[in-house]
Amino acid sequence: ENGLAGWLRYAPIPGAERYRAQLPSHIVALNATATSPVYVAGQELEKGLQGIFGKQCTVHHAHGHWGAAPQVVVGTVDEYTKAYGALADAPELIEDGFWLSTKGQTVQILGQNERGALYGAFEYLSMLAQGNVTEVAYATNPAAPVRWTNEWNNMDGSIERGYAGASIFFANGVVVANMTRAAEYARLLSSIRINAVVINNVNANATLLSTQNIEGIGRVADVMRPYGIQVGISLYFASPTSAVQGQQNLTTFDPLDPSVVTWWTNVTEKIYERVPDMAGYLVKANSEGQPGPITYNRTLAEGANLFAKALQPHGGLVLFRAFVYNPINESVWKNDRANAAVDFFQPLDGEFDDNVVIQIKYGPIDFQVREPASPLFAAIPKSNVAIELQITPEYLGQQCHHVYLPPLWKTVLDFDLRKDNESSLVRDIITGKRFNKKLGGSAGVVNVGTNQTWLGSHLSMSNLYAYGRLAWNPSDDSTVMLQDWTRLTFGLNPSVIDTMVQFSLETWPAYENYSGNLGIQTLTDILYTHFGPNPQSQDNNTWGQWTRADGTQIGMDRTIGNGTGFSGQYPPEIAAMYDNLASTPDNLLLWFHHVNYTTVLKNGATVIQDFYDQHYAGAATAQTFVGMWQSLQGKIDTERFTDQLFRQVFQAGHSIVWRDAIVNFYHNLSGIPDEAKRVGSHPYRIEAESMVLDGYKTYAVQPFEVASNFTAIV
Ligand code: BDP
Repeated sequence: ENGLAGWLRYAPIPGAERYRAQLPSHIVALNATATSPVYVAGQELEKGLQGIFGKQCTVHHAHGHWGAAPQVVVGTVDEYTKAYGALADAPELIEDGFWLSTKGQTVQILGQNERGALYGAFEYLSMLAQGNVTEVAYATNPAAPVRWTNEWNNMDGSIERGYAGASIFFANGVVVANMTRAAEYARLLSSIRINAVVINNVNANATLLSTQNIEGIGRVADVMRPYGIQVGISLYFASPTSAVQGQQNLTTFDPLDPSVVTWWTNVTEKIYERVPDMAGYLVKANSEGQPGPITYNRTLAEGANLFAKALQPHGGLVLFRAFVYNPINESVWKNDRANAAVDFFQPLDGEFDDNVVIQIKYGPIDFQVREPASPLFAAIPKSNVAIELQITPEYLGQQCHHVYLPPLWKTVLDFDLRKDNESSLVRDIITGKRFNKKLGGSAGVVNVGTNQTWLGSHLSMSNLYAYGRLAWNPSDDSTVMLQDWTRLTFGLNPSVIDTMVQFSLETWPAYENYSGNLGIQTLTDILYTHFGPNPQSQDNNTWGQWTRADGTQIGMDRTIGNGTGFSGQYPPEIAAMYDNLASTPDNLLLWFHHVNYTTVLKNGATVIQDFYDQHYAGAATAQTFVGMWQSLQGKIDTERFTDQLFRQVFQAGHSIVWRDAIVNFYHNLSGIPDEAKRVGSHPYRIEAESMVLDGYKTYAVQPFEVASNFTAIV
């Protein structure tokens, strides 16, 4: 149990023999081409029935009569109708949707397209692997067509903000030769109904477009295609002026220059020649040092449309990121980077081509432990939009802490922005329902690596699993998704499931409490690592993620009157709520307001006392995770048990480091004592690195964030 199989283990279920007779003996996969998703669905069903029940099935690729034995038929609705005649209860299916019926002697798994049929096969197997052999008959359709992952893989094989080793796609500047992991990843993603993967970093490199690498992208696409997964790529906006093998070298990348238009048209044609079903381009422009259209005084829409026009004849999409800001010129947005996205994009609403989707991070800053929903979701009703979520926990403990993320994502997906004083849930905006858009959806930054756990820890896979489920149905329930994932990953023992649910649901609140509560943001090192406490780094940096803390006050005044005006970017009802201290929820108080440490919260505590209390409470909760995890000993396999235990022990210790660093910092700054007399009351505590030990010497640790004060002893 090294984690490689993820939630697709097909482990035997208790009492499997009992069900064998009622299960299919024949699998009819209505496509004989080995690279087709329906063929793959047949193989998957064979493997699953064998693994879960020890049942050997015969796989056929044509309609036939196999006696009275139960069978399962998988294929598109069209192929099924040709072979068997019209379906009695013809389901309403849209692209990628499927019909699953386990009633009678024939299990029907029928997709609107081949991809849908494969999704249906995974759904059936997921039921069986969870011990569910009841009769069902239903159709299901995706809430949105864009269900993508982003993989921030660099061409040298490293991964930006990846915590699971090297890239499965690239090494030494080129696409790797061995596609085994890429294919396995496609299988996992297909089972959660992801339909496209952007394989390289948003901070992209022009050399991706070399003739050799286009061939490499083609090889990735070839192994992912049988799973219904399309490949997309991130572009470096200034590629035309970079030296790229096989491509012309221009002196400009101005999006309105005809030579640049031709350059992108040609490159796009070359890519589609090799990858006829390429999903499209992801573009980060004019942000964090990346070049873009503004470099030539062109608008972001002109930049996005450059690619949209090149892709349009091929059916590709441009996912254009709204994460546009300039870290060294904060004064443009009144010293508040949160203002940047709406300021940039709202005036351009209506100017983006039809195949452009604006990809918006869930909050206005950057994947923090708590953020209000980005106001941009309500500000560009004429544009297609997708939400960008982060599965790789960049600011949330980097796989050394476990944080189950769906409850955090749901604070945004379920948020009602009240555009035009009408219900405007973010989940209805991204699915296109609210503003009548055909395009929209989700992009998840996953960053899997070659580590066998995929993400760096076993439990983090619950976040990837849930991401796929939410991309399909943003109303899916955090607890139900976790229960399903747990059964598939660790088996059917009810006490394992209950413990996992209790533990996982407590992780995000605990992390928020010991890192940064009341909406102050994750008080992590902001300059480099984004790991570990470093409240000092939060102010007067060039990144504009500030807390504005001084001796008497804390929090960012984002109100309309005296503040940065950010609250005014929301539709009126929401703007009024956040603009007013009294109606701002405590958990976002310091996001929107600059207040005295002695300001009294709705819960009756002062800001500083609540800060102390919650940091202690959060760290105390993290201690209980160790015991909860230990209670699983013997109920799950030793390999994964031991691996995760190590992480929980680390998290328990590091949560105390977090707690003390934060409470001491604000205690020193404010001079306000802790009513419970905990803070600053450890006169005998000595930092490990201050101690002297005979026969040992200190040395500086690399990377520095893994040791207190960068120091260890040898
Ligand atoms: C930040 C990451 C940085 C990314 C950037 C982005 O720290 O590595 O390049 O977001 O999303 O969160 O472009």
